[in-house]
Amino acid sequence: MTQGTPWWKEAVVYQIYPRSFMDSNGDGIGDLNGITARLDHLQELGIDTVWLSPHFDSPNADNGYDIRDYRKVMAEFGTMDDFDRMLAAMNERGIRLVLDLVVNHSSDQHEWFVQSRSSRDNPYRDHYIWRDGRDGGPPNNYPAFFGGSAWEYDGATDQWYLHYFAKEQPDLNWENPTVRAEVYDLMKFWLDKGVAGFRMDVIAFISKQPGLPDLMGDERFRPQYVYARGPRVHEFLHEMHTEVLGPYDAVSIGEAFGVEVADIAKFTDVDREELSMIFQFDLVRLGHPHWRQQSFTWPEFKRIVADTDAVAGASGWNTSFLANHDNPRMVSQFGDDRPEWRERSAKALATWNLTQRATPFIYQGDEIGMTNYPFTSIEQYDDVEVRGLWRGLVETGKVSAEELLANLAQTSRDHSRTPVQWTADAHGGFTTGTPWLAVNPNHTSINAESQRDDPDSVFHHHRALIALRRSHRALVHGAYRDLDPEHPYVYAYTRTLDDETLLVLLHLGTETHEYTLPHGLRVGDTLIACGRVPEPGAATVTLEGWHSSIHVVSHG
Ligand code: TEU
Ligand code: CA
Repeated sequence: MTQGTPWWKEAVVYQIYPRSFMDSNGDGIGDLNGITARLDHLQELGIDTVWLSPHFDSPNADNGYDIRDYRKVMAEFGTMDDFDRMLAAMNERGIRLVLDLVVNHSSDQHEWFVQSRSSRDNPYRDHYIWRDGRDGGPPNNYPAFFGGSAWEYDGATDQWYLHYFAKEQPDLNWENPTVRAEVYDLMKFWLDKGVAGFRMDVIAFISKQPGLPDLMGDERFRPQYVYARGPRVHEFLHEMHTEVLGPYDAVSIGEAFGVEVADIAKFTDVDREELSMIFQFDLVRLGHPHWRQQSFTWPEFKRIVADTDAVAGASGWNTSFLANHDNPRMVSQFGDDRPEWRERSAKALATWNLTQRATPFIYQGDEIGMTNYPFTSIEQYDDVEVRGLWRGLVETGKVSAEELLANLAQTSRDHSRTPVQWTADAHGGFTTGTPWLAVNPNHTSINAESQRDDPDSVFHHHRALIALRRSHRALVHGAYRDLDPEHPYVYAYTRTLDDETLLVLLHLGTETHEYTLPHGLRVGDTLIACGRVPEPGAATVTLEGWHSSIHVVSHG
């Protein structure tokens, strides 16, 4: 680590979705002992930080993003002893652990909500957001992300409660200082165990709009941009920093769904003492702002990258990621997952992800180039979001079943949630039982075991890139310059720090192409290449389909 630089700027993070990572006891559900058993894989890959998606006690209306008890481990995933063992085993390998903090909402089975809904004068009533209805309907026109209204009527007290996501995920009332104190307390509980910090679920949504007025016009179709603009969000985050993050020197990665690129620095500027970095969604959602797949161009992609890099400025920091558990597989969405191009495009995307001026996040399975699942029917899906879309669009006759299914086959969250493909054996070696979600049949050709023995594999390419990032500070801290922003499929950029300039060359297409470097640049030595290696000193390079390479730059 470089002196004076926070460790997390130089970190490479790997996201684990525990339900789908590794099952150790044959019940078909991934678990903490499964993670502990597979740490060799992560160590070999070379990552140094794990973000663990929720492992807390939950009735699983949304796979753990609905927490019933913040201080308990989900029984299906194991025990607190298993957690402690997993954390110790990670730390022994120099791997830090970041937990998922889901405090915009809890489960409707959380003790707070059970109390809250029981009577209007219960001491926990104000832990959540209750309102009278309007003309026999909900208090306002807010939609929920998983379908229907964001309000649920509760007959026991004749009021409605707010839920931005499923009705089993009531939103907590952050205006209530007791709620905030409870959250800071539970954060300390896990920090005291030695975790490094938190990824924070939809954290920009915690402050609600005063008076909860109706959404107007287009806002109804993209409510996240209103939900993320509550007037007190920065005040609450600064308080959390003062109370917890600062004193513990904990890392924080805010999931900032609904936050625009121009507003990133309001969350991440160090002087503001809020968050270390955020996930901004413009890039990952470029091809699918919602459930519908849409086309995008590489110049649009590059523009988002440049704008995002520019706003971090001197005092903030960014994340880079092209997938997570809420999005389709990286190679299927941004690359070309046909067998002849799958590996090369996965490598090109990995090259992009690991050469940004940002902390890179690798989603489990992407390090071996896992693809979308060949879903064909609604029964094959598990996700609460898919079920909500089916009810809201198909059952109401707004969209045909064929149209929704054709789009979900490209955009559903379940593509990323199929189990990790460890071996070519039954169920990809994920479980000896029946997996909770089917393993992709292509595990016979895409699996970790075969790639570990293959130096040309997507896995080894990730390994090499991570090692390169560690040995070249310019790849972490260097200034970013896009050399050819309008080129439709060549992506050429430099990263410069002090007297070192590295050139990244990506060809985001299948045709072989001669490319002359702009601004009189010439390639120097090649540090890594997937495709033809140019002669040192060359000004024109041959870029085969989905070429990717990194070079030292010499000026012509
Ligand atoms: O996700 C919120 C979010 O930003 C969206 O991607 C959301 O998942 C959905 O796709 C909106 O259409 C977070 C979690 O990452 C996600 O798994 C949870 O379902 C959600 O919050 C609620 O906790
Ligand atoms: Ca299990």
